[in-house]
Amino acid sequence: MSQISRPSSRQSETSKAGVDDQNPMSFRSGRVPRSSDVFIAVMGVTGSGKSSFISTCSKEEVKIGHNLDACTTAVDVYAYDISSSKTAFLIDTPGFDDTNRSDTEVLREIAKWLGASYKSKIKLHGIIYLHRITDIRMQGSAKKNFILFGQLCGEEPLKRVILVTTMWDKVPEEEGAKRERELIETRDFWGWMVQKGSSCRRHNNTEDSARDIVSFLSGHEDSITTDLQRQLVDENKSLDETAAGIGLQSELLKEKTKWAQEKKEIEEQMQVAIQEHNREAEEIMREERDRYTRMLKKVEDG
Ligand SMILES: Nc1nc2c(ncn2[C@@H]2O[C@H](COP(=O)(O)OP(=O)(O)O)[C@@H](O)[C@H]2O)c(=O)[nH]1
Ligand SMILES: [Mg+2]
Repeated sequence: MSQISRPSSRQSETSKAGVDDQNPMSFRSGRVPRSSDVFIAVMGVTGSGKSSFISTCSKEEVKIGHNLDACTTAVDVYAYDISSSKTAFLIDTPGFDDTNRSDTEVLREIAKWLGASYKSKIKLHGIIYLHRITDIRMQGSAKKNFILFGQLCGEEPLKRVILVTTMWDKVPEEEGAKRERELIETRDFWGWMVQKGSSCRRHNNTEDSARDIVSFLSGHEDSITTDLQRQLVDENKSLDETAAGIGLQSELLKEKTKWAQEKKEIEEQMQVAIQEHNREAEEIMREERDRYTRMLKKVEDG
């Protein structure tokens, strides 16, 4: 679990504020939100910089992942005092590519928090979706994560979604700008969200940049309701019946079919290696096959 230090002399105080399952208004830090406060979800794949963003914004320590290990094992909420009368509660969410939990568990965790908070009249003011500009193409887990994000979000909240690119210090500006254009101009990537009113920002990993992004969302009076919240609470659907639940099943099926095919090809290559008495190649193929077996099992176990 993420830990946070709370120096007493800070004006911009941040604290971990988790929602109690039974009573989402009861914050673990003892802080009760005021009507002027705002809730902002921070989403994106593991390693996109969610925890760093929250920590940079609030200047307090949030456990940051290294080697793409998923440190955010469940939904965590951090409070950042924008002013004496307004606090932004930043919700750190796990990505749909977590090494420690299946995508089904991740959706369950996110749904649990969003559903329980919505029931308790805690409304979101916006969503920050982070994406590494270092990712060469929108594929694999980045693509899957974005598709599922779109499904859980729905169209109505898109005006309060900021698509934020991170890791600008790791790419030449020109190359990053080219990727950014591709993201915005490709309909299946960010294009459709931008058309529906989402905005795009570069985050340069500074406090000013993070706070600017939060300010844009916290400056609005009105709140948003995601499709997932509406479907779970207002329409009383089970998670499997929501757009995100259905979308997840479809993504898992695609993954399963692809991996089963790749596993079959590796097994064929392993047979060739065995016939040719190539022990080294056989061992590499065996390890690769076992890796696919584990990935398939993770999808099947849900
Ligand atoms: N160079 C660079 N590294 C970053 C930036 N943002 C995050 N990181 C690093 O990327 C890794 C993953 O970040 P983290 O915040 O844990 O991502 P999360 O999994 O989305 O919460 C960590 O090692 C961070 O220190 C950035 O803008 N530039
Ligand atoms: Mg994290």
